[in-house]
Amino acid sequence: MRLTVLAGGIGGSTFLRGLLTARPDAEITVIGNTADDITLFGLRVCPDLDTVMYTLGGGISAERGWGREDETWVIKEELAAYGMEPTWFGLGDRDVATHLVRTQMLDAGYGLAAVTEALCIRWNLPVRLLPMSDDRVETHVVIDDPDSPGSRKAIHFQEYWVRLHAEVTAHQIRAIGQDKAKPAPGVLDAIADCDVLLLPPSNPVVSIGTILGVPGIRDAVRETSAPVIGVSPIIGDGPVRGMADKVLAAIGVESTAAAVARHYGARAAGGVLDGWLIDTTDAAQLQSIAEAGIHAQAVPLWMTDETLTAAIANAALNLAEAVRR
Ligand code: FO1
Repeated sequence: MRLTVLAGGIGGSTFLRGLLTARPDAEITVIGNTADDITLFGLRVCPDLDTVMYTLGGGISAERGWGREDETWVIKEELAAYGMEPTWFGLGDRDVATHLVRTQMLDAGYGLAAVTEALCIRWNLPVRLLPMSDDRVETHVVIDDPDSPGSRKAIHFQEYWVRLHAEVTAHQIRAIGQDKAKPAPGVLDAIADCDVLLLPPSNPVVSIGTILGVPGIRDAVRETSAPVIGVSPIIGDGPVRGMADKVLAAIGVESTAAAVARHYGARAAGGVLDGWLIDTTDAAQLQSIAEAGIHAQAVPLWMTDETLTAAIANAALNLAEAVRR
């Protein structure tokens, strides 16, 4: 079975772990969001790709959900001692090695897809990990400028999330460079030639939204013969994790499972979804999702452990079979 998954960072990686438990023999391709990427101290950092790589390769920090287990922070401390900014983004010593290899390969002229493939060899990944694009795309968030009352400014997504903890109003989300970006090698084929395309409970705006926004990807998703099944990142009126509610508000979408389903839209009506899993606590929304033309089902969606997450992955694949019929 060939499965293709569009994924952000922590939510996507957790879902992938469950998927691997549910279907250990599946051929899985992951198309990762790269719009969270940032260049710091001359190093290209790709948080979502690395979160997938470390999680599935067994190197992730279990406590943080990002970066490396058994991490040390000497480089961060030394940079701070030199007064180097930013100090709010933590690059651990082990993690820095990844960014050094990536940056050196990019500087030598390799594309991000080739670099990611090379990095993944070390981790013996049980999936093929592709960036959404080899081109630079960066999410910026428009906020009120605290230094200039009445004006607004755009900051990098990482500053909004890591420094400001998404506690200031996001007025607008911009994916800089997206309009000129091309899907990375292998991405369109992975969408066209799979048996099921899955949208895990990743952020629908700054993770899956940016992947779908790369010219060519949304059309490929709309045209694939595979069923497209999504898992709601919203349970009740809040995100499973992260700041999805804040960035959904910035694009005028309510934080409910049904509103996110309508935002993605039914493939039959110009959108990208055939099926949508919501949490049992949101079962009252099933009717309105069905009215939008999307096959919906309510199952427990908290990815509390690997067994429960595997059950979610199984439910998504069963829904795919029901939709296919
Ligand atoms: N998240 C934080 O909350 N604080 C950090 O200092 C931080 C550093 C960091 C370094 C490398 C990396 O791959 C991820 C890192 N993250 C950090 C996670 C990341 O900012 C976000 O969670 C994702 O971009 C959102 O998917």
